[in-house]
Amino acid sequence: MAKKFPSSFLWGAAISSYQTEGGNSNSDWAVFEADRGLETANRACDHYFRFEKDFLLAKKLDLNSLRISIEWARVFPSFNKVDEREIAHYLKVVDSLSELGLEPFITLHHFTNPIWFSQNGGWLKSKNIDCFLKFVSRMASDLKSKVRYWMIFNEPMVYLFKGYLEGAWPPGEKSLTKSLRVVKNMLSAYKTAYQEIKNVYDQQQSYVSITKHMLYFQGCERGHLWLNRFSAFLRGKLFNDSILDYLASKKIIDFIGLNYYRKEYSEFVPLLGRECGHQNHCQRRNSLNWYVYPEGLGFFLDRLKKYGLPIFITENGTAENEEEYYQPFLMDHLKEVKNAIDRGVDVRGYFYWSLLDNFEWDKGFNQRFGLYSVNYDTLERNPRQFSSVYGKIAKDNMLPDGDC
Ligand code: IFM
Repeated sequence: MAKKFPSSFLWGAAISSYQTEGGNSNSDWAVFEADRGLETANRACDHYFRFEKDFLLAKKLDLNSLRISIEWARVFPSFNKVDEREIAHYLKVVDSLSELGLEPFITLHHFTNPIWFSQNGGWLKSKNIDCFLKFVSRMASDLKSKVRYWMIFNEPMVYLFKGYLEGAWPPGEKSLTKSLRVVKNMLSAYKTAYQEIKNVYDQQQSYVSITKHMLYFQGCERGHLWLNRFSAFLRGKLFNDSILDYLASKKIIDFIGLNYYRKEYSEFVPLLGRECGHQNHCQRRNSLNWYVYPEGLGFFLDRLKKYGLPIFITENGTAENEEEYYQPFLMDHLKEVKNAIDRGVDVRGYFYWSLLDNFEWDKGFNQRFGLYSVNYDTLERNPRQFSSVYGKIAKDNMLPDGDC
């Protein structure tokens, strides 16, 4: 087997606007943090003002791509007002990526909405879809000559589960009927947004998708084993497969964006199941208590082959309390990627989550995913040890000897 990754392989890292930029006070997350007394994102990593230097950090690691998101609430601070200065800002951001030879991957919705949108009923109301489409259309028109890869929604199932079933994220709902309405509206928004980007690009190349978070569900090893396995199967069908199956059947997806982090043990409770309360002490967990399971990445890459679409791993990473765990996590997952490519899976790129430590939603700033650590008092960035290992892999376009 070839030692090298394919010559056009994209080595990247991912960030999102709300988690890094700071000052996103027009977003519904800012209101939710205040209402719930959660840690607030505030200035986050101050990336809004430091983006050029942050992109240089990616370049220093010999990366050739970066995944970022655009904050809808900045561009549309109110229902019918575009802030041209923010558009100019994002054009500068994307130019800065291109000048450094970093292929921009742009996410348009990464969990946050403008406050006015949420106050008008958000994704629960089909009449609100047009507001999102205006944003999509404007960004696609303005970035058409600079961007090829678009992700309309980041992890729609996570957004739905956290915001409308579990109620731990905005808008804090716990309702199955509302969730169903939201899925319907988001899918309909996706369909029209996909078409809109295609229209705007006309003959020009565009690749449009979502990023899909996949969880490796396994039956809990306590209690009713067969029922637990059944619940793991059902949750996998619903959480992992349903949306991609739908988009692929309608032929409105140009690549698969896979976000993979972990395994979850599932126990049966009617109707579907839930995360198993019992802890498996033989398997390593990271600082978020997530089971580390690199084999799951290989498993999903094989399964995604059936769509016949190029695959980008748009997120994979870990948060740790001990530095020593980052490097094995990275290496074990990259081995899975290389082995999948050798088995004929069309993987075109890998984006480590994240370039910088950042704001981990309801968990605040304590969970540290970054290739670069961030000191939140001084805002100083420092490379974690494993970042140079990742940089060498990106530069050589291969894993170190003995790691294949
Ligand atoms: O930080 C998040 C990101 O916003 C979406 N994917 C998972 C990451 C880690 O939890």
